[in-house]
Amino acid sequence: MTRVFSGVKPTGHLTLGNYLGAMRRWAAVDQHEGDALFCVVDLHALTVDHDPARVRRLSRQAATLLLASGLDPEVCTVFVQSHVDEHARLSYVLECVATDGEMRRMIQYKEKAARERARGGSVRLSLLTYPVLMAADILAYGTDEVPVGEDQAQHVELTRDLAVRFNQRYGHTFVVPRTTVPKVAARVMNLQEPTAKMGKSDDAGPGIVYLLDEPDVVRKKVMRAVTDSGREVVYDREERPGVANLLEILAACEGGDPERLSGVYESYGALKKDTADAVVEVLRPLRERHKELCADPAYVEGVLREGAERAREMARPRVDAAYRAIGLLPPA
Ligand code: AQP
Repeated sequence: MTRVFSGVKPTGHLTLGNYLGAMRRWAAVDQHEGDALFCVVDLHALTVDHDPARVRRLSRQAATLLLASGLDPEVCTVFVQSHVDEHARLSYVLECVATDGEMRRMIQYKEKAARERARGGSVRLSLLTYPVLMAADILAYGTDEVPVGEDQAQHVELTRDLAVRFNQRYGHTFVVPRTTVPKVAARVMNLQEPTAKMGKSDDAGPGIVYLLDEPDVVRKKVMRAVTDSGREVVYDREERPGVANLLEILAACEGGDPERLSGVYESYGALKKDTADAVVEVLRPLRERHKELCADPAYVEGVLREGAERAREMARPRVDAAYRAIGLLPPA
């Protein structure tokens, strides 16, 4: 059976990008196709300047939203990364096969380090080594498939390289995973700045649709999306990024094709209105289920406790094997 692993970082409120690029498919397809694990990767949220109470709050919220999106704990494993020590244990060992140069080439590192410096802060070492911890998240479980949005594809490539290198040097230990990226909405862009990704840790603004935004807020944000000075609705990501983004969002919500949809609209206004309606409808069941789950925190806690137990059992043998393979003396 295919082993699937993916996760969300509690660095901000989850966005439409997280949902269309990843979460929706996890619930609709991935959890049913394989033996799947989905994780709130909270250790990753400590790589940038953070408020401890906010990270805890966002971790609980992210876990609740994963369940609200349709992940079924009877079908898959939902847990919090820091509840399973094996991730951090394996990360150190993988740091011993990764290189400093590889880490510095990661696009997310470059972008986030530049942002931290621009804000007058310093860059945490963990921001540099974060892709190794992500590799550990994936490799600990013998993962075959990692369904992610486009922005994470480079990190999964690195994970593959580390797995191959470790296996060659120390003996076959890890499965070499592959990435799966959705055909549409693999990179949902900021509605006000359509050449930049819609990111949950960006400064909040009208360009970001959060999953828990009220419907009228969602509508306003979509209706105010930046398009361009043209009038024709054409799908061109390079020349018309704003319109292309709306077409992709609409296509992802309705299950259509952005190119074909561009032929249906004669004005930006109509495209925006239909996109706003489609987003509100796609988020409606998730918001309703989220409300129900918030009324039952003990249920969510129970799911996370059991999830962590299952995850620990799955990860431990492979992490122990990696420790032995790399030369560490097993405890007596
Ligand atoms: N804008 C996006 N479009 C499509 N997919 C996206 N994902 C994130 N943003 C978009 C996908 O959502 C999953 C969970 O993301 P993450 O928590 O690992 O965070 P991230 O990839 O670093 O991006 P974020 O959400 O913008 O967080 P910050 O601001 O902290 O970097 C992943 O599969 C991701 O590809």
